[in-house]
Amino acid sequence: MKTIRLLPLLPLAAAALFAAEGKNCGCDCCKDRPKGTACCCFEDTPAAPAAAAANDGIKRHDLRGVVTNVYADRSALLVRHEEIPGFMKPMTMLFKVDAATLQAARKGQTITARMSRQGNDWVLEDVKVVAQP
Ligand SMILES: [Cu+2]
Repeated sequence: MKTIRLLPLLPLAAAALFAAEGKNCGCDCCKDRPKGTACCCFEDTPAAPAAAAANDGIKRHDLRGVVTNVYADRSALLVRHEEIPGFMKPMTMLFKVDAATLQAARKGQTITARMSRQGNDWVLEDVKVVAQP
């Protein structure tokens, strides 16, 4: 007979479990949401760097080319790039890159990247090595 008396408690236990998994928790960001929707505290946050890069007003172009020199002291790569249709004919030019890209860069690598003009510099971002020398 004891089991019968425990049964009414089960829905409460289940509700507590679901709350722990992220139902609308009543916190500040949840209070305007319909009851039963997931708690904002458990939502994935979007990838911030990519979103920022897309909204910073800088025009970027896809680039493919070969690293012809690495200038560690200038944080720059010399790259012989293919034509960028409607923007630039094939040429060799100097691009600023971040420290991690600089460290991984080797003469002769074929890369893809996003190129842009930032201040006085040409810059490569999202550099991916697609073929080693
Ligand atoms: Cu160019």
